[in-house]
Amino acid sequence: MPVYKLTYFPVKALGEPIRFLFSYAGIDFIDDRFDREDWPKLKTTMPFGQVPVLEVDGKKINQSVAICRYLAKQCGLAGKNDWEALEIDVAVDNIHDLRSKIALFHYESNEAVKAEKRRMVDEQVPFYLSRLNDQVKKNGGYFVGGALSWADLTFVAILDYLNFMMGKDIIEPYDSLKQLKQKVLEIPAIKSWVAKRPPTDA
Ligand SMILES: N[C@@H](CCC(=O)N[C@@H](CS)C(=O)NCC(=O)O)C(=O)O
Repeated sequence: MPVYKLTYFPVKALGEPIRFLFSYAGIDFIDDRFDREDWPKLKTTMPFGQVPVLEVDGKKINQSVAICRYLAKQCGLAGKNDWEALEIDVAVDNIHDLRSKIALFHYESNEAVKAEKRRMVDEQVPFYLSRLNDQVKKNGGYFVGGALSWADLTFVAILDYLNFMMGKDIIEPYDSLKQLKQKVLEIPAIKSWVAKRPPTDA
């Protein structure tokens, strides 16, 4: 078994789907969280100047979604066939599109522009979540194929970060997404990861 080291800021955000997948797969990993003041120096050592970065036996790999897909293939969460794999990829991309739209608002520093972006995001969030909720409802309580996949883990892992940026529980009106969250958090390996991970807001 290779030695895995995941380097990221001391938050959930883009690191958490990877941590969920390692936990679900029962693969040990070094959860390397650096202090923010060390970032400028560390940045120069990262392949594309960003994190998360996974080190596999010393080889550094970036791009969180690609890393999740790689781990999902190893633990049977990447779909039963190419079509399901495509649907899972699409669900994950939709989740990350939603995240980028929320981030555009959250990280805006000009207050007047931010107020305008808030109005936009308040329309975009229900647009995405109503569709994601319908998808889960139609697919037996999961995003794809009536079975757990890495799309489900990605959504639940990243939800705290989305809620943090929006300042509220964004899935409150969506029953199927709430049930999905509960189901994922009840998976024993995920439950024990969540119980032992360092508590963080985002
Ligand atoms: N597409 C990349 C995005 C990575 C990314 O945006 N990383 C941010 C943190 S969430 C980062 O490293 N920011 C610090 C910087 O760019 O200096 C992924 O999914 O891994």
